[in-house]
This record gives sequence, structure tokens and C-alpha cells, in this order.
Amino acid sequence: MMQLKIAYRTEMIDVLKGETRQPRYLAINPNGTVPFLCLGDGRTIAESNAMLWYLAAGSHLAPQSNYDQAMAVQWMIFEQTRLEPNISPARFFTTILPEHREEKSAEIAEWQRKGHQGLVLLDAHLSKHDFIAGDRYSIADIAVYGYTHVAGEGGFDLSAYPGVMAWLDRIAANPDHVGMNEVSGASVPKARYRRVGVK
Ligand SMILES: N[C@@H](CCC(=O)N[C@@H](CS)C(=O)NCC(=O)O)C(=O)O
Repeated sequence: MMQLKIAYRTEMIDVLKGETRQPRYLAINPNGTVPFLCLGDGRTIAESNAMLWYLAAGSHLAPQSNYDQAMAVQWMIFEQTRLEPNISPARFFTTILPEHREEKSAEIAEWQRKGHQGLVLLDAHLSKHDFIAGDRYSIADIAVYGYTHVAGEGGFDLSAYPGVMAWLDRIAANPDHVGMNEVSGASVPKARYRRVGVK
């Protein structure tokens, strides 16, 4: 939303405190997951990739051709099935809640094994392409960047993937890039952002 200069307000929900399971949050999002997008008119969107497609529609971040759109969907599904389910729990029990690392060591090893299978495929793609879908930066890069750039916190050594490493640097060097810690908990002053149609 910052890249598209869309005004928004962030409300932090603490997963570790179980806030996603509390009636107050379930009344807003029955799925009980974050992230969750509430539009100004009361409509809502779950799933990060659905939000990306909605927000980017008609903008420079939306893949243009039919083929690039299909490639974006393909890699977003890849991210949700091959990367996120492995990197996220490995990172959770390695870095976010490390006190359970020992008892979870067998599962962490399995998440890492499967996560590496995904990273090999991603590296092969990014060794031949500068961006995930098409020849320019798009929501497909944003989606795949999310967990890939914190894979090290899940015990993944990304130095084995030069294509991925070069792409991570390319994305972070984008002048519009907004780092994760620059948005967490941020309540962005509306005056700084032009409202461009969250309808
Ligand atoms: N596929 C979803 C993932 C949503 C998800 O699993 N969120 C986790 C945190 S990353 C969550 O809300 N967990 C809290 C819970 O299940 O109570 C997306 O990409 O938005």
C-alpha cells in the first residue's frame, strides 16, 4: 500500500498472544488469520495474494499480459505451497519461538528439506529471469520476496542460491521498496498518502 501510495491504517494482531482466536477478531475475520484487509466500505479480503491482486489492479505493479498474469499466479501458488508452508514454520520454531527448537528438531529438518526443494526451483527460475513474472517488478515479486528474504531466520543458507540472492538484492534496491520493519505496527499518517481508490 505504501508503494501504491494508498492511505491505510495498520492494526496489529498478536498471534503469540492468541489474538487471532479471540471472538473480537473472529467477528471481523472468521478464518482467524493475519494478514486481513478491511476496505473502507465494509468489504474484506483474506489471503495476502488476493489482497495484492486487488490493490495492484490497474497499477504499475500488476502484471500486464495474459501470460505474465498467469506466471504471477503460478509463482504465487508456488510460494504458498512450496515456500511458505516450509520456511514459515521453520522460522517460527527457530527464531520466533526458539524455546521449542529442540523438541521440534525433526520437523524443522523436514521443513528445511522441503523448503530447499522449493528454493532450488526458484533459483533456477531467477538465474534466467530478473523478475518473477515478466520483465519487470510486480506483485509476484512482492509475494515471493516475503518469506524468501527471511529464510535465513529459518536456518536456510541462501548463499547456495546465487540467482535468489541477486534477485533479493534487486528487489531491496528498488527505490520504492519498503522493508518489513518499516511497516510493522506503523500507523501511516493519511496526509502523506494520496487515496487512490481502495473501494
Ligand atoms: N495463506 C495466508 C497465510 C495466513 C496465515 O497462515 N497467517 C498466520 C500467521 S503468518 C496466522 O494468522 N496464524 C494465526 C492463527 O492461525 O491463529 C496468506 O498468505 O495470507
